Amino acid sequence: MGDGSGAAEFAAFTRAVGDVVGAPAGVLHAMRRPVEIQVVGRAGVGRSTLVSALERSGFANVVEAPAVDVPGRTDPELGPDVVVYVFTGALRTPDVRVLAKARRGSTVAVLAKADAFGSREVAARASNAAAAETGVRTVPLSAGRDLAVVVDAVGAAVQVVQARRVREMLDALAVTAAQDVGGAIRDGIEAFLRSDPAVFAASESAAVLGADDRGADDRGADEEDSEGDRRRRAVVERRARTRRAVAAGTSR
Ligand SMILES: Nc1nc2c(ncn2[C@@H]2O[C@H](COP(=O)(O)OP(=O)(O)O)[C@@H](O)[C@H]2O)c(=O)[nH]1
Ligand SMILES: [Mg+2]
Repeated sequence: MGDGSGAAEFAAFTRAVGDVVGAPAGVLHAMRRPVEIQVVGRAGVGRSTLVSALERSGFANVVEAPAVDVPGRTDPELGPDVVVYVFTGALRTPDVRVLAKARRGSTVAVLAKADAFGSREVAARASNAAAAETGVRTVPLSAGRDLAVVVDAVGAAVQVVQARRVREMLDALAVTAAQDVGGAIRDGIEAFLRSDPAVFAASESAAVLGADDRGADDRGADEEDSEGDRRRRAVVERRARTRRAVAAGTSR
């Protein structure tokens, strides 16, 4: 069950929820959009180089944003999905300004051209200093080196976006069901919520978002861990474990 990235659970959930009467079309549409990976930073920092490297590593929908901090032009809008923020040397004011708007769980900062530091230790220290300053996960990258760490970080950010989409759909279904008291739509939604694709995806989503999804702004406020959230997550995870055990037992 699953490859550890949550991709299989997410795909199964997305397929299954398409058949649920009452699943809002807008949320369905948003859920089916490919996760975009937007590579952002000042001109010359290494955005194009990183876009190519991510594509070679198997990521799709990698997009280079217009440069940040261009005189006479406003900074690019950050997309709703994954943001990879590239900088070199040390963070400058424009970098910090843009990073402050990025959602934490789905943003990765990349200290590019780390080879220019001369030593890996110095590069790692600069990268850690940037993470401490912004609260954004930051990893160093040198030409032809350290790419695996960047790939892992970007993969984790993709997972966060998928988990948010699952949560958004579950919230929307809960609202629809509540408005259809005792009706057939509510029964259908409740049956879906008890199905394997829904339970596995909810469990995956709760685990991912519980660990790592603090927003930079007030979008983060509803993502704080309340006692209720923790209890709900524990129930969902227990149920998913049970089902996985049952599924493993019956598939042999
Ligand atoms: N030394 C070094 N140079 C790099 C690295 N990554 C990119 N560059 C060089 O930096 C320059 C700008 O890179 P580019 O990807 O075009 O930056 P962009 O303007 O942000 O798209 C190019 O000459 C790249 O070859 C790196 O990790 N180390
Ligand atoms: Mg470029």
